[in-house]
Amino acid sequence: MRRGGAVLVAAAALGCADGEERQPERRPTWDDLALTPALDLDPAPSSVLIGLEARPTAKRYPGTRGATEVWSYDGTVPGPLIEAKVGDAVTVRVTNSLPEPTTVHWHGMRLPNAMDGVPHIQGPIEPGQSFEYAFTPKDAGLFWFHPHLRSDVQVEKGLYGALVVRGADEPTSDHEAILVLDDVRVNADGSLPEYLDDQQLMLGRHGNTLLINGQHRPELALRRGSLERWRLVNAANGRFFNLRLAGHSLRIIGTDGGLLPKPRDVDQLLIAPGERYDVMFIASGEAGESLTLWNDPYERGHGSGDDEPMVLATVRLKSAAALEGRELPIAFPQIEALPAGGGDLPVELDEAFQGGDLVFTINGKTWPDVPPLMIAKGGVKTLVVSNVSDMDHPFHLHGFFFQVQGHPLAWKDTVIARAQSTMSLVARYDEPGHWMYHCHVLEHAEHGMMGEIHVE
Ligand SMILES: [Cu+2]
Repeated sequence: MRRGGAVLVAAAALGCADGEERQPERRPTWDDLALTPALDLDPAPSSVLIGLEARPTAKRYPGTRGATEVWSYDGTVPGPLIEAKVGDAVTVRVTNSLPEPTTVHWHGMRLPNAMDGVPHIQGPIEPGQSFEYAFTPKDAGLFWFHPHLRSDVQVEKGLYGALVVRGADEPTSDHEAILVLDDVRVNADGSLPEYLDDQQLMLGRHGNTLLINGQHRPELALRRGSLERWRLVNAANGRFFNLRLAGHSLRIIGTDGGLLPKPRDVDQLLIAPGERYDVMFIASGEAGESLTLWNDPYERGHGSGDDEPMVLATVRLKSAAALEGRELPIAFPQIEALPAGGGDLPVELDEAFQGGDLVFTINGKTWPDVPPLMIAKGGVKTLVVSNVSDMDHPFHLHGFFFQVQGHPLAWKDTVIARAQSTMSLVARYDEPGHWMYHCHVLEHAEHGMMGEIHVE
């Protein structure tokens, strides 16, 4: 017991999955949330050389009787934080020490097709084998990496990590945090259930334990008046996070593909699986006050909006004197607006029963039978994504950023295709190859909702 009264409160809040008595659990802090920096093995300033091993690891989740066998990169969930600058030569040697094949997809990176981590392009990394990924980041932003093979299982087991690329002109802040959101469905004995019921397949796997950087319900101390920059990625299989920090608006300064020309304020921050948001706020309130960071329900179909709000974390305001005079940024450099039109390609998302099984379809077919979309290299094209199903699907495109027509200018690689709606996504297809697009609810992707764009 390290922190007196606070520990008892934390233990009561965590609860016990099986009603047994056990040692009270201390609430995680910023120190516990710190991501392990990936070791750069190359001393040259503009090259980054990382070794990553995918391997089984034991991890203890709260409220369980025993340890959980997770799959990790280098023993931690999330994996090590990879940091690079725009223009660096990045090399990541991935060794597979798992009992099954894997790959690593660099979500959001604009890179050569052979480095995209898709098994039918590179070939799976078999157990005991290695693969060397090499690419040069073109864009500043928060990216993430995870397997693209049995991703519904491998990501759920813990294989994901953050990759941050720094640009020349980063906004200043008093404190920056990279926060990887996840949830895990863990049994009382610590095991992870192998099989999904239909409800878990329908909405994607939802966990019973919310995680920030692998930690459950942290208590995060902030200096009052502090200018905070929080960079968030949703690494969950199926859960949409809908965040609200009591007493605060959040200024969205960036999305998947970097900073926004016109930041905007929100009271709720909705983050679908795969999406990233870069937000800033000034911590305000009374000295010693505790503010709840809520995960509110959101109706994404099938009654999901009736869930109870969940506590994601507590923000505690330190009693030290407040910092003075901080201001939120109001603008960043303009980004190119891609022209509308130039050839529309239809992508219809739906769900169906085929032979008694629930499947998720694109243009009436399931992967790998979805006919590829053909685009000439360099073309600016519009994907017209029609979601005719009764639930939202987070649509993810590999290799390119797009702009959503009719929305404020932003670079995105993952966007919520709302139930019974159509949207137009414009991108410049300037890198040849076979690029995947799919729903980022991983159960949906693995049950059919994936397709391919051939750029040549
Ligand atoms: Cu989906």
